[in-house]
Amino acid sequence: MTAGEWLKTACNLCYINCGIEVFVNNERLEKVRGDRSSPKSQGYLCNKATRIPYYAHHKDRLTKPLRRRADGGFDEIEWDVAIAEIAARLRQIADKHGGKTIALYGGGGQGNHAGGAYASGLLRALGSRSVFNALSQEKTGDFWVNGHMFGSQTCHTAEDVHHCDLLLVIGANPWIAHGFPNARDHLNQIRKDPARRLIVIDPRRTETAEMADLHLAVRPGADTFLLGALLATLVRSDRIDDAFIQEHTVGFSEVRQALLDIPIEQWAAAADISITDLERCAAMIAAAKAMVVRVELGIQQGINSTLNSYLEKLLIMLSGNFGRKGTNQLHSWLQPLWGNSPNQTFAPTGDAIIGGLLPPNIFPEAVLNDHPDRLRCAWVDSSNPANTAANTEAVERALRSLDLCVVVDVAMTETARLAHYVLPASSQFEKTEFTLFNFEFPTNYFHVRAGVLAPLAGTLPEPEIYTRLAIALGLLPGDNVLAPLREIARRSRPEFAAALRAFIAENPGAVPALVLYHTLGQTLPDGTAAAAPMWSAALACAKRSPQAVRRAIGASNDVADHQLGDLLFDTIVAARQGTAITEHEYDEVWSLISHSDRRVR
Ligand SMILES: Nc1nc2c(c(=O)[nH]1)N[C@H]1C(S)=C(S)[C@@H](COP(=O)(O)OP(=O)(O)OC[C@H]3O[C@@H](n4cnc5c(=O)[nH]c(N)nc54)[C@H](O)[C@@H]3O)O[C@H]1N2
Ligand SMILES: Nc1nc2c(c(=O)[nH]1)N[C@H]1C(S)=C(S)[C@@H](COP(=O)(O)OP(=O)(O)OC[C@H]3O[C@@H](n4cnc5c(=O)[nH]c(N)nc54)[C@H](O)[C@@H]3O)O[C@H]1N2
Ligand code: SF4
Ligand SMILES: [Mo]
Repeated sequence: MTAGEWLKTACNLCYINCGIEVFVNNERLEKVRGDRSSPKSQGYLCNKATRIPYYAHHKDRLTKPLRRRADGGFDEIEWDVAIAEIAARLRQIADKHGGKTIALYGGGGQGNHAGGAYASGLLRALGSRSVFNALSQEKTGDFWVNGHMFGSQTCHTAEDVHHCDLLLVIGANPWIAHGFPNARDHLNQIRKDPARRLIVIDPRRTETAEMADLHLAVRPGADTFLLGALLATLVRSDRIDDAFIQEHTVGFSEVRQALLDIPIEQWAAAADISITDLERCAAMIAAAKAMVVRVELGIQQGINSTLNSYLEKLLIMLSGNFGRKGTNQLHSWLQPLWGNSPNQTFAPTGDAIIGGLLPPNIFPEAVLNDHPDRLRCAWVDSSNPANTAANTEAVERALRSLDLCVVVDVAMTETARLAHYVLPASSQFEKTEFTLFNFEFPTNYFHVRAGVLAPLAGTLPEPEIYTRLAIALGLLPGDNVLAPLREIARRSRPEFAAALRAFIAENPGAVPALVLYHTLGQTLPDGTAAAAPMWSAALACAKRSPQAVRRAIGASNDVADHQLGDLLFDTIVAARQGTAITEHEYDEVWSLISHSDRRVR
């Protein structure tokens, strides 16, 4: 018997990933408490986290690779058999139909993004280019708008709820679902402070709406009319921030005319909102010194979602509530969670690729139509489309029609039941993990979690799964090649950077994430090898925002710019409670806009 100890990790029941401490005794996770040393969540915990032990030791955990039989049942097989068979079938599909007929579905759930780096790297090396996931189910409308307004689809708004005097919530229920750190604390503070206000736009009287100074029970799906009428009201009565618009935006005159054309009374009626309430809302916005807008599924995963994302941001910009304390901002990235892919389309269906992603809604068609490049293989990692994508019947039909479907998961899901192979992953608490949901400004955080339990017998962490697969596919060189690189990584980072560049140039087919894992990764503390791909991200982040990185990690002026990225990376992998990666000054927000004139379109 061991005495048991408190270890630091994070909660992964929602994408805030609060820092927690767990009490581990004899490989059992027994208790959970908030980690006061976490710079991001500072000990905060919501009620959901108390259930972590139940999920961590769940009875549905997978412990053996599975192969589906013709009768729909599954046989348990050994790892080496599973890897060899899957590799052969992947190779066959790539050779016969091309790698682009292989798609990744998933890549990380509510905070396990380490595996995604390896999965996408491996599939890319096979020629795969298509990625579907929950982000493209709910947020690509927003990404598309951001691409136009800010110049890149990776520009993404943050919310400084902490300092606002008006919080405007549209289609979200933060009391329950959070969505910003320490949500309940902030909502309580706003409620108790007579100088601060809360407006909620939601058809339902939610727990959050119950706390609001004004609840607009919009007709479901009619936010476009409400937001349009609200903007028109503000413009007509000249309650907009002309100085801000003049200094920071381009194209307002056209927008102004379009807004003036809106028939306010008809649109308010279409949204089921009285003119009195509309006027109250407009007055509260005009009176606010610092408004922050918080949106989520209610407008992002419904009708007119892209237009709503635009109108929401117009409201932010026209009222001048951007780039100041207590307003909306853009945030830095250690590693952007999605890409920038303006004007790209997916040939088999003709749909737009936004943020480098394809929407789950077209997944069935992408598999079932007769285009020569239709999808033949879906590699599902950390996702459960048979349960979470719309039109379950069509998704199931598509999954059943694939030449190959492999699911990597911790549990037997609805999707896994339809797969040809199911591979059991070690859980969040049994391996190194991190989240790329790092959406904070002015200070943004990153948290590398080391495993707090040994991997459940029979399971493997994703980097090990993808290593085995890469070896079987001939996509990872032998240790005779990797060992010298590893030695250089131990000796000197600048030398390693040069050696890695040379290696990649000579081996264009290699999977960079895996090479980093087996070289630099093996030199990292606490078994955090899986975080190695964040090294390149840290170098890029330090190059992009050197001053913000300096402030965040407290680097003195003696540290040269070219050393900053390595120092940031070492800080990240050394801190078990997470760490600040960038600390911006408010007026530096403009540097995060991608348009070269730093103005919002
Ligand atoms: N424990 C736990 N927490 C989670 C998650 C989890 O899996 N588990 N998931 C996380 C994720 S991925 C997400 S995306 C967030 C979701 O976070 P939220 O979006 O805040 O959560 P929902 O409860 O879906 O709230 C959406 C609100 O939109 C309202 N709504 C519905 N239709 C409309 C409409 O037409 N207009 C407007 N204005 N409102 C409408 C609904 O009544 C609902 O109150 O939660 C996160 N939090
Ligand atoms: N009916 C319905 N559908 C919805 C929503 C809803 O509220 N209701 N919400 C929508 C939203 S906002 C979202 S974000 C999506 C979410 O959609 P998905 O991401 O498809 O759903 P999850 O159930 O979160 O899937 C995460 C999977 O990862 C597995 N997993 C957990 N840890 C690990 C790990 O360490 N490694 C691996 N390989 N797997 C792991 C879990 O067992 C689970 O099967 O669903 C969308 N669809
Ligand atoms: S807010 Fe999210 S991450 Fe934090 S404890 Fe609750 S469920 Fe976990
Ligand atoms: Mo989501």
